[in-house]
Amino acid sequence: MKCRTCGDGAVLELRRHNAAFCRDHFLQFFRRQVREAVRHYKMFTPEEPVLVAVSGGKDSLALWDVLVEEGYQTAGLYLDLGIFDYSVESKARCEAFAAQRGLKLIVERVADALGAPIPMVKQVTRRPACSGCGLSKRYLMNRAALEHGYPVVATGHNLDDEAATLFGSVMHWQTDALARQSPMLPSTHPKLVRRVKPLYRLTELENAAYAFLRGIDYIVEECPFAKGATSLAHKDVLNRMEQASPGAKHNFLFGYLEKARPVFQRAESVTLNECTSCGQVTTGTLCAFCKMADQVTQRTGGAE
Ligand code: Q46
Ligand code: ZN
Ligand code: ZN
Repeated sequence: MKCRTCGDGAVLELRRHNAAFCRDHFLQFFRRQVREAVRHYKMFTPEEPVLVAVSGGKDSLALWDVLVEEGYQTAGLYLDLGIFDYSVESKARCEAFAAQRGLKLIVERVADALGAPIPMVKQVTRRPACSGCGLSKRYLMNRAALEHGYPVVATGHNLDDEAATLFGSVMHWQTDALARQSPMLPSTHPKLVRRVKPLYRLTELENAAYAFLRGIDYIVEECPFAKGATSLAHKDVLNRMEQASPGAKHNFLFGYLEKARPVFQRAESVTLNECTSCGQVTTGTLCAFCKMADQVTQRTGGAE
């Protein structure tokens, strides 16, 4: 296997691109994909400070690393979900990453904002951990960005994540989710920051290779609640299709973004209000996060 660019020994073969690369040319390929994502969706400019949501995993730390390398002004945001050892470990990786590079890391505890850590929220609300967790992450990312003056939040979602989410939304024909699925969600309200996914053109494997080749120390274990999540079943289906026909995942996602999303987008228009309790943006009167926080306070307060 030889590098497509220089003909030296390759370290990685990318079947969907019908190419193999040596270390340096893979890193170059990776950065080019990120540059193309940022350019295509006008995600941010070099003048704008970017808040990078980091979980301690390969994707988000690779994202932070590549944005720093590309010369962007960044700070990290770590949300401490309070999920046992997983949270302790993943926070330590983010702190070490930031300290080694002299970068700013903002840490927020979900328990401070919500009244309880995620495992307790799961019990109290009797909903899957990921539902309260996902809601809290979106809410706190936006709030932290507003409070600290960042116009944009970047997350480490990769091609596999995005294709699996799309697959899930299609399976249930969730037209609202389909309309929102994009590598770039613009700010549609003064209290809503832009959300971007600069790694959407790169697969999980490519991010892992990048993190490895750049010597990034990331947490390999997954969140204990990730097991059995339907998104994993969807990834599995897509991986099998990819095996049979390299590029299938890419075509599924990119085809949607180019051809079908505009249709769903036109169909879904919502009015945004400010939550009567916390002032963040909601489509109703009280936002979903405040409703959940009330539920947590009531139930945990009642137990004491
Ligand atoms: S952290 Fe939270 Fe994930 Fe854990 S509880 Fe689910 S959503 S799996 S990316
Ligand atoms: Zn090469
Ligand atoms: Zn609220």
